[in-house]
Amino acid sequence: MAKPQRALLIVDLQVDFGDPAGSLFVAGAPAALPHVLRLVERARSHGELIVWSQDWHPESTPHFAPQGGTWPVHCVAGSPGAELLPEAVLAQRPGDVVIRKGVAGEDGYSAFSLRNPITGEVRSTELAALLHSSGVTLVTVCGLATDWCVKATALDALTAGFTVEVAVAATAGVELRDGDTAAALQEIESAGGVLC
Ligand code: VGL
Ligand code: ZN
Repeated sequence: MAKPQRALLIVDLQVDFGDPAGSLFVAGAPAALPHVLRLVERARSHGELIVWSQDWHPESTPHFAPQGGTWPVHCVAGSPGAELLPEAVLAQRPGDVVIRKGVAGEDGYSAFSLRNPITGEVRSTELAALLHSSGVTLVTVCGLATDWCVKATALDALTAGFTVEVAVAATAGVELRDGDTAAALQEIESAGGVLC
């Protein structure tokens, strides 16, 4: 068997989630950041494909509390809060892939699929096709947040047929409810993902 071709998927390492002043700050993000940066270095040194996802919402979307959704306004397209964390920007290189999700008002939890919050319609982003066409068979997922976008991305990657590893120390959860993060990791593992 050929060696599996790996890609590193870094989910939503953005100011609104990762900076204590961000509108949807994830408490464990600062601790996860150095682990993510180490994974980036490792992937870089092995010449692996690196994918950065960004939550990229319109100003008004059913995803946000003022429009009846769950979340405070965050990661509005083009706003400072939607930028990747400065450490992530420094770690980016030309040739890395950037996937922006939620652009048309979808929830966009997964980097692989978009869900219309009103109709429930789900459609794919370009990511699975891009990874398949690059020969990728194994994806390592890290970033924010474990219980939402990391979980949705990892589960979709499994459904799309990839071998999936989640680098737990390089993730952090929102914990809307206590235990959400542990439950998400459990769900990923039950679906066939490997926690590492
Ligand atoms: C996320 C909540 C809302 C995430 C995105 O990146 O996990 N969580 N939008
Ligand atoms: Zn969002």
